[in-house]
Parts: sequence; C-alpha cells; structure tokens
Amino acid sequence: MILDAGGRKGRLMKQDARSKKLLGMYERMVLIRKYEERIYYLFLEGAMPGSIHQSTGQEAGAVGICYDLRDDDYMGSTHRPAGHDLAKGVSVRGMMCEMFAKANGCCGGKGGAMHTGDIRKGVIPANAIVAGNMPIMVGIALGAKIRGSDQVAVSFFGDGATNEGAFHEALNGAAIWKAGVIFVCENNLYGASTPIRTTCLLENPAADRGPAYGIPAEIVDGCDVIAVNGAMERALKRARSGEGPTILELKTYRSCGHSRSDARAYRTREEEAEWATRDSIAKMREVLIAEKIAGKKDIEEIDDRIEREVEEAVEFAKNSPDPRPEDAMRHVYWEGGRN
Ligand SMILES: Cc1ncc(C[n+]2csc(CCOP(=O)(O)OP(=O)(O)O)c2C)c(N)n1
Ligand SMILES: [Mg+2]
Repeated sequence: MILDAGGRKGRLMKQDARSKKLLGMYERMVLIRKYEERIYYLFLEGAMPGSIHQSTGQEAGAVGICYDLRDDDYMGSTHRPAGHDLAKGVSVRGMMCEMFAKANGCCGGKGGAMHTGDIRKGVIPANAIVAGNMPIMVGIALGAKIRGSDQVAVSFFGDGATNEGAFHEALNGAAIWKAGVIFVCENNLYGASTPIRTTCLLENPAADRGPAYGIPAEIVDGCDVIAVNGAMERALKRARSGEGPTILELKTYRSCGHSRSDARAYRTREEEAEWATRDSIAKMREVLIAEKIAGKKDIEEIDDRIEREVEEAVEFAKNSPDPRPEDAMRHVYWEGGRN
C-alpha cells in the first residue's frame, strides 16, 4: 500500500524521505492557506468576534521554519500567529474554537486571534506587541541552556519589529549568552501600511544588523519552502549544539491586507501581481509534479481533504460550548500541574 505524508492511503509515487518531507510541507502550507481563507469569510459574515491579521502568502516561511522542530522546542509569534501555530502543530480545531471564543479553543477561548498558542506544542500564546516575543524567547532559550537541554526557541517577528528596542536587547542578550534561539524576520516590506524602506536605510533590516551583535545571519527567499527549510536546518544545528543564535531574514509578501479593514492603498496592484507570481504553494505544486512525487489528481485530493478538515473544524467550533463564567479568573497564575 502507498501512503501519503500523514500515513494515509494514497497514490504517492515516491516514498523516500525527501519526497515525504516535501509533501508534508506542501500539506501544511495548504492547511494554513485554507484555514485563513475560511476565517476571512467567517469574519465577513460576522460569525466571529474581534479582528484578524492574516498571513496569506507567507506560508512557506512558517512551514519551512517549523517543520523540523520538535513539540518540546519553543516558538513565539506576534499579531499574525495563525500560520506559525498551525505549522508548529496546534490543532485546527483548537485554533478554530479560539477564533469563535469557545471553551475548546487552544487558549480556552480567552485569547482570540492575536494570542493563539498551545504549550503542549511548544507554542507560547502569541504576544501582539511588536518585537514583544523576542526577549521572551531569548529567556526561554537561556532557560533550556541552563537546564542542559538542547531545546531551541524560535522567535518570529516582522520587518517593523527591527526598529524596536526589544529587537536590539534580544539580539545582544542572545549573543552574549549563546542562547539557542533562532530569530526569524518575515520581511514582507511593510509594517502595517508603512514601507520598511522609509523607516530603515538598510537593505536587510534584520540580517544586516546581525554582525553588529556577533550573530550570523542568512537572507532567504521566503516564498520557497525548500530554501527556508534548508536555512533552518543550518540554524537549528547551531542552536542545538550550543553554538548560539542565528538570524534568518525571509523575503516575503503578505498578499492579504494588514488586518480586516485594510484596502491596501499604500501599495500598487502591480506590486501585488508581481509577488503573486512567486506564490509558494503554486511553486510547490510544480516541484511535486516535476519530481514525480505526486500527480495533479493526488494534489487535488490532498487539497480537498484539507478543505474538509477545515470545514469540520468550523462545525466543531460552532457546536462547542462557551467558556464558563466561573472560569474567568482561571489561567492567570499557574495552578499546579497542567492548567
Ligand atoms: C510595540 C507596538 N507598537 C505598535 C503596534 C501596532 N502594530 C500592530 S502590527 C504593526 C505593524 C508591524 O509590522 P511588522 O513587524 O513588519 O509585521 P507585519 O504586520 O508586517 O507582519 C503595528 C505597528 C504594536 N502592536 N506594538
Ligand atoms: Mg512587515
């Protein structure tokens, strides 16, 4: 019997480790895309409270970085966490319930879109303060080092974070302590509506600053999941072996608006169209077909299966209970054991 990356019956043509990995990464990228597309319409329908910040177009970064991490490695994100969380293994149901503010949400329905996470998967509930997770992830990596563990910590942040004081403190601290932290800058050219070129004169706002703190940096095509994963392999090796932090600057683009109400007046439709030609999922489909890992029909089946998984999560969330009023004051302090 031939199995796909998730061990399900299928017509996967190749079974070697590389083929399985490429297929697995493709599936995760599709999951993020379909999840976010579905969320977008649920918001438009008014089915969910709060607001959304989506990462459509940036899936290759999330997946290429998180694919080889273990559940006990840590990851921190900011105001756009859904792709990172799904890539690191937070369940679709848990994410969806959180969006509906339901008790079965990954944060018990108390976090909402900007604070999703699941400590069982090493995902620190997201910190919506720009650059806010960076010093936290350094501390977590330092903690692992002190315990003699090879666990690593990944900090995702945007280009806009690189002018924050916390960015500089975090880099310096990680460097002097040789903390096993991987700083991942998703440079999507804009901090909300502000072009990064108007707030930083450096071509590579994260990577160019690495050497000033004694941290090696790599600049990566953030639309190419294979390239991202390759750079991550090198950074992961350094971090696990106690050699210290690495900066990875991913050149990417968010094809959606900054948040729900963004008409994207600060950028041209030509620029958007140009980046659309580099779409990571379309590119990966071509690789899978060219390397005879999967055929067009296999890919359609995978896409359909993931769409059903997302739809099932929507139904599950809609039918889930609301958080109980008596639990309002819980989950503030550690309550012993698992909260
Ligand atoms: C310290 C702080 N300042 C301002 C904001 C408001 N804010 C939310 S997102 C954002 C833009 C961040 O841009 P970037 O870091 O490039 O991330 P991107 O939105 O592009 O993913 C800003 C300024 C905030 N959340 N935190
Ligand atoms: Mg940005």
